[in-house]
Amino acid sequence: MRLSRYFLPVLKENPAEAQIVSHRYMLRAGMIKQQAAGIYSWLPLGYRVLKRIEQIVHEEQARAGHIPLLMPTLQPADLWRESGRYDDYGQEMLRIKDRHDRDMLFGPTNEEMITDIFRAHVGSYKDLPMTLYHIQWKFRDEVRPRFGVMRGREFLMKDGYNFDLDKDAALHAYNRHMVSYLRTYERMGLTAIPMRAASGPIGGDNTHEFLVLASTGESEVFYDAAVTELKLGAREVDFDNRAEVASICEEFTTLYARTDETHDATLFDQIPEDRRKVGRGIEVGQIFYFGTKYSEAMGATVVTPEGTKVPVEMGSHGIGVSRLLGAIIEASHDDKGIIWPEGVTPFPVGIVNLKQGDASTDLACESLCKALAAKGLEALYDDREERAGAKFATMDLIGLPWRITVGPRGLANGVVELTSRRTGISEEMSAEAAVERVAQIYAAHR
Ligand code: 5CA
Repeated sequence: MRLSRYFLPVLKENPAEAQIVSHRYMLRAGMIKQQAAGIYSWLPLGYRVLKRIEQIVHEEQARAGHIPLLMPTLQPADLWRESGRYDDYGQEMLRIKDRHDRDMLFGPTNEEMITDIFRAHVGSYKDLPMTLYHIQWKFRDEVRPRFGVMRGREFLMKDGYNFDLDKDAALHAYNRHMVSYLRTYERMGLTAIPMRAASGPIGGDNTHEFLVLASTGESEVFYDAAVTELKLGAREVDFDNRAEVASICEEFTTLYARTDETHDATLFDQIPEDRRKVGRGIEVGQIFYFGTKYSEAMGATVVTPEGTKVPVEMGSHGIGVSRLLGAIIEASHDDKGIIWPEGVTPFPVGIVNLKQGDASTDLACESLCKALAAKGLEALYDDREERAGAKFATMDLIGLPWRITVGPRGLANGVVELTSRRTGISEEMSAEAAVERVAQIYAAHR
């Protein structure tokens, strides 16, 4: 992509309304534009990252055996009257009337709708286990939308729902979600810690939130420092193996890690003092087991192998897809801008042409783009008639992890410069070697 033909409305000044670094950088890097309180347009650069995050979520859901579908944003109120939540949900629910005066709402979550789909089409234990999910826009009329995409009113969520015959199977689905979420967040360059949490309007008493540590997080968290060292890494997990999945969950939830809602000072004080940490965290996901709360209220039953009808066991599991952009930036930036982890970067590599209009430098940049494209890597090529300093500042702000700088002096010696955004370290090498190096780095991430 040539920057001269792209749409990247970078801001020079710090926007006054942005109180935290991720919001500031998302506005300055031309990723989002606010359209109303807590409602954003996703400009091309932000949209690319959003799509990358969705892609990772889909890939990891597929690995766990979960099935994607798509439910609408607008829902009939009647479904929510069946569960009793139409009145319970309160002012956070955006209520709408259609032309026939029918009560509708913009979905804040989809437990009722998925239960309706299930009861219409599934009736036997033979169809279980089944987990369905979608990635869809939600609306919650938050009193205080703030921090950009972090607490929006309209936001993108992955929400998944498991249907199982009995409690053990449903708890396995809960554990499966926990493990697949760990991997999802790790691929995004994040350490997200599962913490015992409170369930709120979703219901049930078995629930964990996933928190990314950040000083600007909205939740107060209490944890054993050792929990931040845990990694799933490249482990191959057999998601059908209940014992294996349960033992990974145990590994990640045994050390103390709780939000303020479930904090227990007596337990906390038993951690060795040098490992006792109080901090703040951003909630990037939450999983719930709630059993038959919705299936009983809405008559979603299955026939057991013995021939009796029982309400299906359920849970729901969410990832804050749009919030993740903010969380990743909070976790990965410096005073010059964003530093994207390779897994989610909008472009894998940027190319800076130091002498635009110089025939051989232009040609070298163009062949670099082609060589990278041949490896499946789309470069963002800064081909503007700008000073080098301005080009570097833009690249640093938008945070592509790798930059290749091309100038006539280097080309005379047969080299370009490859720079890591994270370390700032530059190395000279041939253009071919730079392409090879970048391709190798991304092979580990895609
Ligand atoms: N139905 C369940 C699970 S699918 C549910 O709605 N869970 S939730 O309320 O915890 O939301 C899931 C995730 O969405 C949260 O962990 C958070 O990361 C994200 N989220 C919730 N509210 C907002 C908001 N106002 N703005 C941005 N992201 C949000």
